[in-house]
Amino acid sequence: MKENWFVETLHGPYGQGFEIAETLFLNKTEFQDLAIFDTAQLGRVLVLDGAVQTTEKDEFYYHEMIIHPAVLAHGEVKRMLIIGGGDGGALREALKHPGIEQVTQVEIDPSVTELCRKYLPRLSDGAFDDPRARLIFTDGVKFIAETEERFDVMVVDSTDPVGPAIQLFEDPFYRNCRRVLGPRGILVRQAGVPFFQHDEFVTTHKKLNAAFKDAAFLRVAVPTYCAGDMALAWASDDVENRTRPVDELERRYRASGIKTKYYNPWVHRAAFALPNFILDALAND
Ligand code: AG3
Repeated sequence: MKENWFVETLHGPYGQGFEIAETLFLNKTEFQDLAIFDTAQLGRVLVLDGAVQTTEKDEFYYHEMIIHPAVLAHGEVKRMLIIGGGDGGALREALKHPGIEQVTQVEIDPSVTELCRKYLPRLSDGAFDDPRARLIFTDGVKFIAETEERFDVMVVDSTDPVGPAIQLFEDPFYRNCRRVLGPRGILVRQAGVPFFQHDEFVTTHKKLNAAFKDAAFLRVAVPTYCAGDMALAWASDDVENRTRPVDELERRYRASGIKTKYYNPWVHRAAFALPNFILDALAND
């Protein structure tokens, strides 16, 4: 073993590693183990329960793709809900859209937000202080079961289904997502890396298919979510949200005036294409 290396434990006997230049924080919060490292190649890195959550170097791949396809495909998003996302990266991308009036963020662990504001301020880039941001620190499962509010798009930017996030991958939660979204709404959720998390991927599809008329996936190859593509699950009762033509997306993207480093309308359309072994797994389910 190399000295002063972090090795990810998310995928059991296989793990990505990197050299730690400096440990900025390493402790248990009320909910999970939390570490923030500085590294030579990735910049600062947030780790929860041994799994890399985000790095300064490649966070834009994921945060842009978990937000912009849904917002632009919907086209009239005013009220948005983010469950998890305590680092503020998804919130930052959502607030780029001038038409969005309010983004409610429901994060279970206030320490994540507090420590990311301190050690990873570039992630949120001021988003927490935007008057359109509404931060609530509570369990997302409970929030969504009780709320009477309605949202146009909701995003689940959670950890994997181990630890505090388990209930965010279950049927009752998805039924409540459908309830708060209404017929035109869109749900996007982090659904793991199918190469190593095949069962999670298939199960997510099955559950979303039961709760919504249309369930699909976007693929994005985030370098530090090893290995291969990450799946972002997409669910809506309105199929047209997913099949929006690229010229319409192009028009909306330009009109929004947003600047992106990963997202563009062609990437958006292409991200829905799935390889055959994945289509077969979903069809045989
Ligand atoms: N978002 C999800 C990290 C998932 C890592 N999982 C994995 N590699 N299978 C974390 C927070 C980013 N805002």
